[in-house]
Amino acid sequence: MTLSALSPTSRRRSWRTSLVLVLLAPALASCRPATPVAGPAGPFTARDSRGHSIVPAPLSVQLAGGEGFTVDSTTQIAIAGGAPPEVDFVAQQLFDMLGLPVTSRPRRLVEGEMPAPRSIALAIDAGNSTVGDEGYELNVATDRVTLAARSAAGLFHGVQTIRQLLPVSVEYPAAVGRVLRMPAGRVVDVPRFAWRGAMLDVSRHFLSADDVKRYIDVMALYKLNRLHLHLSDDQGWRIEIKSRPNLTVVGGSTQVGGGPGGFYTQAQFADLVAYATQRFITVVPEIDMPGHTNAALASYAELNCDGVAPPVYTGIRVGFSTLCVERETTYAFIDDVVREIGGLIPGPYFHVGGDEVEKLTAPQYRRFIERVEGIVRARGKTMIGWGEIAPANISASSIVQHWHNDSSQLHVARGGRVILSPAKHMYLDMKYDSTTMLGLRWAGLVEVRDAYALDPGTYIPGVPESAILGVEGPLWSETLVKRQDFEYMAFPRLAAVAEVGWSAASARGWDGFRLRLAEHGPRLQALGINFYRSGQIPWPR
Ligand code: TNX
Repeated sequence: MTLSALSPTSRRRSWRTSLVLVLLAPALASCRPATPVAGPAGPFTARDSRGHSIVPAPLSVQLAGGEGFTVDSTTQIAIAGGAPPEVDFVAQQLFDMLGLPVTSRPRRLVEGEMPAPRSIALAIDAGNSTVGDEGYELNVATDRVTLAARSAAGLFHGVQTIRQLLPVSVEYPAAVGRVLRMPAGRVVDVPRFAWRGAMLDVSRHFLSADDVKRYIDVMALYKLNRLHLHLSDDQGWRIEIKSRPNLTVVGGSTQVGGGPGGFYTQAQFADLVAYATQRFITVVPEIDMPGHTNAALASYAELNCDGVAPPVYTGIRVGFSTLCVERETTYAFIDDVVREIGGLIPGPYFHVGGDEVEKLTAPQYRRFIERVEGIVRARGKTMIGWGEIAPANISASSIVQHWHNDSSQLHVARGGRVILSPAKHMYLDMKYDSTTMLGLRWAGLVEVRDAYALDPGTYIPGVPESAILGVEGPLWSETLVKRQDFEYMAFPRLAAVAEVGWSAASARGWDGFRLRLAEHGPRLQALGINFYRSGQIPWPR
């Protein structure tokens, strides 16, 4: 298509706007209901009634049938001019994913230049009002693919959709003779919630930075955008604090069951944060306090009211530890920790835990949380805490994470926002069924369907959807030792968490989800993920 194909009005617009319009021309057609596709238009063996297996379900998918777009050595990746530098990185990831030859390297178009035939073109369209900060519009035709978004994050999410429209062989980059063909059509997509999180408990059992990166890789596939790292608990302190070296020397030295523990140096942590950032995932560090602090108490005697450091702890009881909230040394300690960790993250959040404190009076606990909120704010971060913090007199701009029988509603009443992690739906450490060897079952058994069943808009009585920031799936690791254990509990439930957080209520439904998810079995297998073969999902054989 050339510029002459445009109307006189649009020709008067700037060349950049014109390019976006050209790229989006098919998308400007009216939004028809999705048509089921028959026949081999796509690579799918299992599909929902709309003919695709994209997870999380996009807002609107229209597949056209016919030939589709084939990626081959003549495919070019083009970036419309004026895109911010992050778009180059998104284009590079697309290039790597497709295994294209060097002649197909992403190239920025010069002013007035149109993408060549057989291109995949990426464009920033800052004026697009339908796709929000993180959504995208994707048009696939036989002779070109166009992906447009308001932000690099939106383009990144669109690339994940391209990935899922391609056959599973896209996950085998060295495979010989693979055919990468995607169906023609149009996807318009925008997330329902801004917060789509996953939490890893790296304290009870330590997980190496490389293993966390693998987790991030799969989070990206499912358009999750927050990685909450539970970096301290009774059993282990997992991040270097330069002003408090004993935290890792003593507190990082063990784990549940008495194994070797471990910790991230600040350099490793910064590298992890950069890796997540390149995938548009914000790292949310958590230092749990005032309870769940035995590892810190064992490292520094001054944090204990009796001035005596307890031994390190390797069991799985909760509720027995607390920082000495009446001592100033405690607040100087917290300030050091928040300052050092805060300096390692570009993200605005700092999670202070606050759960399961049995050793303080309610007023002592509330005063502690209020004071810690001041420290976090003074260090330029937004405080997040588990539901127990809601009764404290905290700012509406702080965030409460609901998990179980807590009073998160109090925070909504003051105008604050809540992240939903209700244990009976979102706790990825709950057993799937009575035969699951790993995990716990205090909140019940959580099969894939139970995870999927959460409706964030109606979950807490009286709390409207506008007060829900989003959802998060926590993975506690009392019973999980190695990477494969973590993966087995997280997958495929984390895909359900992602769909609950991303997909519009109108696009969701268990019957469609289980069919689409089935297609992800071979994909997760290709990625080397040890996932649970739930009997609720019709996995292809
Ligand atoms: C509750 S959830 C906890 C964790 C445990 C988890 C086990 C929360 C804020 N606290 O300390 O690891 O249950 O499922």
